[in-house]
Amino acid sequence: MIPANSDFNDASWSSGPGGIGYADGDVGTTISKVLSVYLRTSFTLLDTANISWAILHVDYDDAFVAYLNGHEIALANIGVPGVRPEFSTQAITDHEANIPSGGIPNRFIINKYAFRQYMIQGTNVLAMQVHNNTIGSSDLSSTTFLSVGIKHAGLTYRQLPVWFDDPMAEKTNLPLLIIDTRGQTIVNEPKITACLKVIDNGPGKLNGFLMQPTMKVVSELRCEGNHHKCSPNRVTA
Ligand SMILES: [Ca+2]
Ligand SMILES: [Ca+2]
Repeated sequence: MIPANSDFNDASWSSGPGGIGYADGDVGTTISKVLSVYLRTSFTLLDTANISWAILHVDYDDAFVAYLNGHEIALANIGVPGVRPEFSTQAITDHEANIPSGGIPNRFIINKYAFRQYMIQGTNVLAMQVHNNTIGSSDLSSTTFLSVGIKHAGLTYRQLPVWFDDPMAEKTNLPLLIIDTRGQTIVNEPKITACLKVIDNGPGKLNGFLMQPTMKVVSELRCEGNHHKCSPNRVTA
C-alpha cells in the first residue's frame, strides 16, 4: 500500500533526486533491479483557490499509478482505474521512456474536479508506484512532473521544462468535443452520468480544450462491446 498522507513517517525510506530507476538515460538516482518501486514527494500549495488546471507528465518504464494525497489521479499500462495494483503486479506491456531518446514525457490531464477535491492547502503528497513488465527487466524509469495552472498573474514558481507546451495556448479551428466523466470509469453496468462538452466558439474563432464549453450535454454512458454508447438526456448552453 502507498502511504499517502503527510503524517506517514517515511524517514526510513531511501531518498534521492528523481527520476528513480536504472539503466535509462533519465535516471537521477540509480537503484538495483526491481519489479516495482514506491515513491513519495511532498510539495506545498499556498492558495488552492488559484489553481485552474493540473497536468502530470511521466516518463515511465514500464507502468505507473500516481496518487495525490492517497487518491489515484493517473495510471498507465497497468491494472484498471480505481484498483491499487499489488507490488508484484507486472506492467501490461513494455513501455520505453521518451526523454533518453530525445522525446518528451507522456502527458496526463488531471480531472480538475478530482484535483480540486484531493488537493490540500498546505503540504500535499504525490505518491507513485512504478512497475516493470517482467521480473528482471533490464531498465526502469519514473521521471515525473506535476504542473498546475495558477490564475494569479505574476506568481511563478520553478521554471518550466523546455518541452512544456502551455495547454491554454493549444488551440484549433475545429470544434472540440470532450467527454468529462468527472473521474469515473466507463463500465458496462451501471451506466455512469457524464458530461459531453462542446467547445465551438464559431467561424474564424479558435477552440482550446481548457476553454469554457459553449454547450454541455448531460449524458449516460456505458461500455458496450468494443465501443461506448451514450444517451443524451439534457442539453445546456
Ligand atoms: Ca524498457
Ligand atoms: Ca523495464
